[in-house]
Amino acid sequence: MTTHSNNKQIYKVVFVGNSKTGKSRVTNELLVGPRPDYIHNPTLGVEVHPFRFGDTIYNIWDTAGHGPFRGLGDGYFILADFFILFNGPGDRTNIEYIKEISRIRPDAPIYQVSNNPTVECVSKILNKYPRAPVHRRWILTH
Ligand SMILES: Nc1nc2c(ncn2[C@@H]2O[C@H](COP(=O)(O)OP(=O)(O)O)[C@@H](O)[C@H]2O)c(=O)[nH]1
Ligand SMILES: [Mg+2]
Repeated sequence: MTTHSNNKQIYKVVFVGNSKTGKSRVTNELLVGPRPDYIHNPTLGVEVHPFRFGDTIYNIWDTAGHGPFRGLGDGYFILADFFILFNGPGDRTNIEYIKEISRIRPDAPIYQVSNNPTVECVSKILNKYPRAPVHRRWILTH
């Protein structure tokens, strides 16, 4: 977490999970609202989008889920405040993501969401952080 000169709090949240689990669609919906014509395009490496929620800014690091496109992979996890792990089938298991996160940010909370969650589900998690307890926690939503 960093505090901006105008007292805004800034958090780094990393979206992780296999390809097509909704990471970029949710990011897009948070920023511009629902797009019924949304078409999945594999993310290359990472896209970072600041998302403002009241006085707080969440820098969303929307990472690539598909192996060949993962770019710097766990390098994107450095200094993350928390993670949202999107469940879903693909080339990696959740435990692989969790092990990787644990190596880089052993104390950061990991919130687990379903495959293709609703934007409401994800914004609820953003909205609760950091008021939620700081220890690693698991939230399985559907
Ligand atoms: N789960 C899944 N979603 C698909 C598929 N084809 C298109 N989609 C759509 O792609 C969206 C997920 O794309 P996106 O958010 O870009 O995936 P991610 O960023 O790789 O996690 C879903 O909301 C689906 O509507 C598919 O074969 N499986
Ligand atoms: Mg993506």
